[in-house]
Amino acid sequence: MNAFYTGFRTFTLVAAAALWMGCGPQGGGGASDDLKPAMTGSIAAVMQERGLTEADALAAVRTYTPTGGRDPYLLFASGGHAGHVVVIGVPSMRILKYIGVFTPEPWQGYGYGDETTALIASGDRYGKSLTWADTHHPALSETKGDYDGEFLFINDKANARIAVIRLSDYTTSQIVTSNLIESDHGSTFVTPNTEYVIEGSQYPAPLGGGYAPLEEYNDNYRGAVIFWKFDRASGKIVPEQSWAMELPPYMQDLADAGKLVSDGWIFMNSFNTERATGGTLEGEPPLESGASQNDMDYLHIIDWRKAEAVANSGRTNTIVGMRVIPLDVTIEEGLLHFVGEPKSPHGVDVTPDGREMVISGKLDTHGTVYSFEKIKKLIESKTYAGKDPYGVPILPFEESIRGQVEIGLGPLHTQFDGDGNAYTSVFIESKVAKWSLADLKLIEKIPVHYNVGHIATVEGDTVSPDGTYLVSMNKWAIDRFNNVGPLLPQNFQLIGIDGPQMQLLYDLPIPLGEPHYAQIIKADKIDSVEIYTPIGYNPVLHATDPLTVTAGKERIEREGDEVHVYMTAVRSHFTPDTIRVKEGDTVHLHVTNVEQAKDATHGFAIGAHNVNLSLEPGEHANVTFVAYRAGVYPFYCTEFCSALHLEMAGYLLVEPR
Ligand code: CUK
Ligand code: CUA
Repeated sequence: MNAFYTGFRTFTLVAAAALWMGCGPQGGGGASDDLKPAMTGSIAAVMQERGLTEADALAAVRTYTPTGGRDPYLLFASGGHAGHVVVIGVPSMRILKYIGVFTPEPWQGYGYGDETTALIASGDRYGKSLTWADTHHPALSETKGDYDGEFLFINDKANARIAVIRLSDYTTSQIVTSNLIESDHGSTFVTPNTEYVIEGSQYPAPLGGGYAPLEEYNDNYRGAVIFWKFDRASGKIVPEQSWAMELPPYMQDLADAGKLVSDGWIFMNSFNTERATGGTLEGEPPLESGASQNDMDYLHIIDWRKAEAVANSGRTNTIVGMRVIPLDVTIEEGLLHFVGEPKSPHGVDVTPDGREMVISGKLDTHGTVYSFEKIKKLIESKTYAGKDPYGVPILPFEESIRGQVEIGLGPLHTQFDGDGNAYTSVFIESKVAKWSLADLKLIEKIPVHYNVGHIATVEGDTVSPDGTYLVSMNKWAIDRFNNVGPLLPQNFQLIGIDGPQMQLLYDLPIPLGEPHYAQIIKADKIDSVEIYTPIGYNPVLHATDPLTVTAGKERIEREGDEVHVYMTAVRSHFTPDTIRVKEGDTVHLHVTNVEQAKDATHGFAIGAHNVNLSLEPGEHANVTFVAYRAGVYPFYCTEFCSALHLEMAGYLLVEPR
């Protein structure tokens, strides 16, 4: 590590000198004389002129990726309020893609064609269509506790939804939601072989979406955790094989799945075991203070393999179509145990070896390291410190932990490297702390800007973390970027963690929503197509569309007032390019991009009809619209695809009735 680092520093000056050849403002053929002297002198001049330190130059060289270069890692971040997923190359921090998930993404035509519109609508709640999402936690699919690069899952906290994204073409393939719960937060997390995608509720409510007065909170409000069964062969969650567990009305928070020795278990932290319900105008303390009275909340320890057997044995109630293990059955079968966790806990992270769980308290200065082995023994010997008001057994705190590490003010989330170190975000201090798992000693802290929430290290929550880089997801940017008005971007900071000291390398503004979590995977684990072959593939169907149009078979068919247009797109024309319909007709457009050249994407747009498709090479899309008004409407390709792109157009002629 040291040699690498020293080597890197020596390399810096050489590389920086080499950079001079092409990157200075006056570089290239017309370099002026004042840049000619000693090469190291010229980079020094640029550094001096821009006020850069040696650390800045080193950071630049470590992150700069020449044109055509590739990043060794890909970061998948939640797109926050946008309801998207953001894909970012690491270490260059270049944004590579926004994947439309819960909300329309116009450039990809996502949410405009028939199938993608239906896909988004499959996440409607109580028949209400939703136009935003609060995406929080992406989870890459795992095999034996390691990312396998096949699928990505993400939750929408506000509307209790889960989406499946297929990484073979980076498109959303499924959205599921259950009215059992009203919000989720302990999601998405996957079990080590992606048997289940976990969705834990956050704010208790009557299960199944009914009404109960707030005064009945203790009796009629509940939390729940849904185990969505994932079928890898079809790439789909199977709702009929999914099940849930009723939980007491605490605010269940984040979750993590056990792995290796702790495989088969789920750990979920919680807050508001006080069961405060607010009531600021009704003489009650606000929720935040009511929920912060107790010194300890409860870590939920769930034996999911045993719970799966109970669910499949039929000891469940079916609520809004979901099989739910009632709390009394859970207690009787010993599926759930609690252990105290200090002062407003947030986040639970299982160590790479699966032996321990790290939990921090927002109002505590420590991280607490729980021992799975100790917890298991306490469960087996039924050694309890007591029971909660619902009868859930509570394990003794002191006997459940290995120890605590003094981290700082407001520790939140923990990630790991491959060298036995843990990294914890420290919210109140705006720092990332590095500490040693073996001796629970703080090693170093680095300031971040500002108010860090989650952090992500490379494959940092798998059984084999890579270390190398850490991305700090900061909630405030304050003074880091140009002023763009009072709503500031979020700030992703890249930190090198492979040297003797952590080094801040890059600030990436994220102006899209508040991303909470991200995961970073080795890029070569993902094998994505570059064009759709054979021609006529529909990403939502994940198959050749039965309505695919081949060149020479373009046509317009009329059945009563339904008009079907079978169209192809190729540089630089649509066939047909004239569509004649009558006012009031329903038009079904079936368009195939018959190109097989990389990046030869065509768009298809009709003004005043909200028609907007993106047709990647080989892709087929369908869209239905009503020709609601007599008139003449040009349609055209929205991607600058060729020299004659502007000519890639035609007319929709809507004759008056
Ligand atoms: S939560 Cu946001 S900083 Cu939703 Cu994962 Cu901790
Ligand atoms: Cu096709 Cu522009």
